[in-house]
Amino acid sequence: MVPTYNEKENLDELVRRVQQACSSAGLSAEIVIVDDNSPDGTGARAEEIAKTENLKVVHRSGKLGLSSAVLEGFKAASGSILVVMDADLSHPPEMIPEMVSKIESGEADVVVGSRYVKDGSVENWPFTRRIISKGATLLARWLTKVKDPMSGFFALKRSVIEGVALDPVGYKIGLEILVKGKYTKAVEVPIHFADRKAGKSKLGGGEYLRYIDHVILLYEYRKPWLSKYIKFSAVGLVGAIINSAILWTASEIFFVYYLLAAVLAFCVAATSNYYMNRRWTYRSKRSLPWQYAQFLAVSVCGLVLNLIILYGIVDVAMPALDIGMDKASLYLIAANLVAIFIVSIFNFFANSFWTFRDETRRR
Ligand SMILES: Nc1nc2c(ncn2[C@@H]2O[C@H](COP(=O)(O)OP(=O)(O)OP(=O)(O)O)[C@@H](O)[C@H]2O)c(=O)[nH]1
Ligand SMILES: [Mg+2]
Repeated sequence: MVPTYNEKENLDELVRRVQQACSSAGLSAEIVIVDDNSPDGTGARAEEIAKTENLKVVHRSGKLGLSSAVLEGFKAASGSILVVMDADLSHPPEMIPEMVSKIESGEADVVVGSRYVKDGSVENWPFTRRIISKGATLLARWLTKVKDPMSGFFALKRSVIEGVALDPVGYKIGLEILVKGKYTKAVEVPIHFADRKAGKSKLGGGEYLRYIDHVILLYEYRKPWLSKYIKFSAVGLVGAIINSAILWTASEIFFVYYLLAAVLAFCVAATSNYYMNRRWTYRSKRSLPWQYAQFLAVSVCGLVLNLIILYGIVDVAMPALDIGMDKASLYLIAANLVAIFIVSIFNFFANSFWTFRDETRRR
C-alpha cells in the first residue's frame, strides 16, 4: 500500500525495487498505489506502469489525507498480508521480505520498520526534526510498547484490522492500528530511514496539531477513565486559579468582606468548571439547568468534604500523633493537598455517575 501525492519521480524506482526485493525472496507482491489526483501526474504514471507490472491504482478525487488513502488501499488489496510504505523511498523496500516472513512464520501479527531500535537510524535529520520526532514518539509512550509507533513503514495480517473501526485522523495510521488492532505479537525490525529521493514533503505544520488531537483520542480510547480524570483535574486546576483571582480581586480591590468574596469566587469557578467539563471532559450535548444544578451540588458537597478531611487531619490526626506543631503552616498546606486529591476523586465519580451519567454510559 503506497499512498501518493506528487511522487511521480519516485514511482519507477519504488516499483522496481519493491518487485526486485520480493521476487528475489520468492514473494509475489501486488502493489497498490492510492493517488489523490496528484497535480504532477503521479496517477497517470502509475497507470502506465500498471500495464506491465502487478500494480493496482486507486484514484481519489483530491488530497483527502494519507491515513484514509491507506485504508482505501487495504480495501483494494487482495492479499492477506498488508505492507504500508511511503512512496518517496525513505523506507527501504529491501526490508519487505524480512517483515513479511515474520508474519508468515507466526512470529508476529504486526511488524514495524523501526528507526528507534538497535541498528535503526535516520539520515541527516536536523536537530529540530529529531527533537520533534522524539517528542511525538514520547507522547505515544503509554499507548503501545512499540518503540517507533510513528513509523509509516509496517506490515500486518489482514485479520488485525478486520472488523475494527479505524479513525483516519492525521498522518499516523500505523499508530491507530497499533492501538485499536486485534493482535498479540508486534515486533520491530531496524530500518535506515533515508531522505526522500525526489519531490517535496507533504508534512505541514497543521499535521503536528492533528497528531496531538489524535494522541488524545487514542488515550481516551485506551484509558477512558484515566484520561477523563486527567481532564477533570486540569479543569479543576484552572478553576482553582479563577477562584483565587476572584477572591483576591474582590477582597483586595473592591473590599468585599472576605467570606462573601469566597462565596462569589466559588460560584464563578464552579460555573466555569461546569462549562469546561461539559464541553471537554464529558463532551455533553445537553445543557440543562438541572445538570448545572447537579454539578453545583456536587461541588458544594466536595467543599464540605474538603473541610471535614482538613479538620480531621489537622485537628484530630496530627495532635493525636503529636506531629507538625512546629511547622504548622507547611503541614496545613500538605493536609489541604491531600484533601483536595480525595475530593477531586469524589467529585469526579459523583459527576461521572450522576451529573453526566448519560455521557458516561454512552461510551
Ligand atoms: N494519497 C495521499 N498520499 C499522501 C497524502 N499526504 C502524503 N501522502 C503520501 O504519504 C507518504 C508520506 O508523506 P511524506 O511527505 O513523505 O511525509 P514524511 O515522510 O513525514 O516527510 P519527508 O521525510 O519530508 O518525506 C508519501 O508517499 C506521500 O506522497 C495525501 O493526502 N494523500
Ligand atoms: Mg517521506
